[in-house]
Amino acid sequence: MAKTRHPGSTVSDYLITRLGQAGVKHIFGVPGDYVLDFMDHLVSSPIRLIGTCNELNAGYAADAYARINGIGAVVVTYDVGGFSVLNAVAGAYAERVPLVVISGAPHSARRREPTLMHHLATDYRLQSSVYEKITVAAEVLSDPERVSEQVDRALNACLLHKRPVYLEIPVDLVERPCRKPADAWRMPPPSSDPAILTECVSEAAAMLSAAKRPAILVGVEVHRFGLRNATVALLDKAGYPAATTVHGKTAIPEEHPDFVGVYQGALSREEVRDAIEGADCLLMLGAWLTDITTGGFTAHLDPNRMISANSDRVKIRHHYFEQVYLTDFIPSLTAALKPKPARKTQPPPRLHAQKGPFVPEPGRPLSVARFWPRMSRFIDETMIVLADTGDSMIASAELETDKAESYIAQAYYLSIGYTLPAALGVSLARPEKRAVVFIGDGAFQMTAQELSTILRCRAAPVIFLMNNDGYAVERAIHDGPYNELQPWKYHRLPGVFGEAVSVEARTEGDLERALATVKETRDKLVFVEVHLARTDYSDAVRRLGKLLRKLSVE
Ligand SMILES: Cc1ncc(C[n+]2csc(CCOP(=O)(O)OP(=O)(O)O)c2C)c(N)n1
Ligand SMILES: [Mg+2]
Repeated sequence: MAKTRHPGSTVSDYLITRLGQAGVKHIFGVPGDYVLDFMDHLVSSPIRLIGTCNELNAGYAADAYARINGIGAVVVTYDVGGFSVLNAVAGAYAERVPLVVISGAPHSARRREPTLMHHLATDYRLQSSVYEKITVAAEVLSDPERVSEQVDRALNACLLHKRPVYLEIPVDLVERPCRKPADAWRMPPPSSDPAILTECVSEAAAMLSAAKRPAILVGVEVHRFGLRNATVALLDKAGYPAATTVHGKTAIPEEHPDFVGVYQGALSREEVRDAIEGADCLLMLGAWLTDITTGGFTAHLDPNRMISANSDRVKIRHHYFEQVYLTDFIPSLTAALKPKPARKTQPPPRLHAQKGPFVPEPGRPLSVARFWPRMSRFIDETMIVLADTGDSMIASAELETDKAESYIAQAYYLSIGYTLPAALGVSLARPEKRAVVFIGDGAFQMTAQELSTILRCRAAPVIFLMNNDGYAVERAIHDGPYNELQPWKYHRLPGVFGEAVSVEARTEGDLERALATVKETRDKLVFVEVHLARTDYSDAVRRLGKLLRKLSVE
C-alpha cells in the first residue's frame, strides 16, 4: 500500500521530479525493505517501475534504455542489491552510458549505533565508497537541506559526462520535507574556448584540405553525444570515405554513400582497411582504439597523419587542444571545410545486399558464412539491433544495418548476457521499434530469466539464440573443458516463462519459415533457436582469438 504523501515536497518527490525532468520514464529494479518506501513514491509517480528478476539485469536494461533514451535509472536495496548491479554499472562507466543508480539504505539512526543490520557486508561506508570508483558522483542523502544540491549536481554530472552516478537514500529520508524543485536546474554543457576552437579547426581543416586521400573513422562517442546528424552533415559536405568502429556501428547510417564499412584493423575487409590505413589524413571522430576496435591491435594508423577528436579534446598529430568539445568541433570543422568536388571514385560495393537477393537452399544446414548475409537482407528500418559479446558481435560487424536506427553492443566492456535484458530496456525506450537480439548460448545462460520480464511487459523483441554448443570465442582463444556448456533446450524456455512464439532452425528452409513468422508476429516476442555446428564460427573470431591469446601471454 502506498503511504499518504507528505504535503509539499519531500526528498523522494524531489528526486522523482528531477528524474522525470532529466528524461527518465521507466526505472528498473528489485525491491528490498530499505527501498520499499521510496518505491511507494515511484509507484504513484508518472515514472513506471519495472521489476526485473535480478539487479544485474535491471542494470543492463537501464544501460540500453539510456543508450536510446539519453538517460536510464535503476533502483535497488542496500548491499545485496547494490553489489549485484555493480557489473552493469562498471560497464556503463567504461562505455560512457548515463545511468542513475538509486539505492535504499538502513535508517540513519541505525548508522549511529553499533547494531548488526541485515545485508551489511561490512560498514555503512562500503557501498558508497565502492560506487565512488565507478561513477562521476556518489552522494549519500543524509541531510534534507542538502538534497536538492546533491541531486542536481549528480544528475548534471551524469548527463554531462555520460557516465553513471550513485544516490543513496536512507529509509528515514524518503518522507523528510525538503526544498521544492526550482525551475532551472540543468547546467548548460561547457562550451569550447573560442580561440582554441578556432585555432584547432583551422589546423585540422588545412591538414584535411592538403590531403590527397583523406578519410573519416567514426566511433562510439558520436552515438553517445547525439552527434549523428552533425556527422552526416560533415560527410555530406566533405565527401570523404567514412568507416565506423564496431562500437560506433550505425553512428552514421550505413546506407550513406560515403560509408565504406566497419574498420577493425587486420580483421577489416580489404577495401575498408585500404580506405582507413591508406588515408594520408585520417579524421577520427569520437573513436576509441581498443584491442577489439583495432582487431587485436593490428591497426596500422600513423599518428603523424591523424586528427583525433574526442568528447573533450582534440589531438592533431602529436599535440593536444584542450577545452575543445566534440559537440562544437564537428559543426565548426564542417563549416571550415571546402565543399566536396564531384566524386572521383565510387565507394566500394557493399558486401551483401548489393550482391542481389539471398537464395536459400532449404535442406542446407545453417552456417555462420550464410546466416549473416541472410540477416543483412532482413534488418530494416523498424529494427534496433543488439549483438552480444561472442561471435554474435564479431560476425555482425559486417551485418548491413543500413536503415536500422541503432546497433547496440558492449564492444569495449564485453560483459556476456548484456543484450537480453538490454532488449527489455530498448523495447520500453522505443516501443515503436523492434529490438532484434543476436546472443550466444553461453551469454544467454547468464541472463536468460529476463525473458520473463520481457513477456510480463508484453515487449515484442526478436531473439536469435545462436546455439553453437559452448563458448566459441573462448575456444578460439584457448580451448579446454571449461568452454563446455550444459546443452539447454533453449527454444522451450520462452514457453516456461509465458506466452511467446518460439521456433528452432536447423536448415536454411527452417530459417526462412522463422523469418516469415517474425514478420507476421509483430506484437509478441519471437524466439528463434539457431543451430550451428560446434566448430562453425566466423573467420574474424578465429583470427581475433589468436591475437587476443597473444596479447594475454606475451
Ligand atoms: C560476464 C562475463 N563473463 C565471462 C566472460 C568471458 N567470455 C567472453 S566471450 C565468452 C563466451 C561467449 O559464449 P557464447 O555466448 O556462447 O558466444 P560464442 O562465443 O559461442 O559465439 C566468455 C565466457 C565475459 N566476457 N563476460
Ligand atoms: Mg556459443
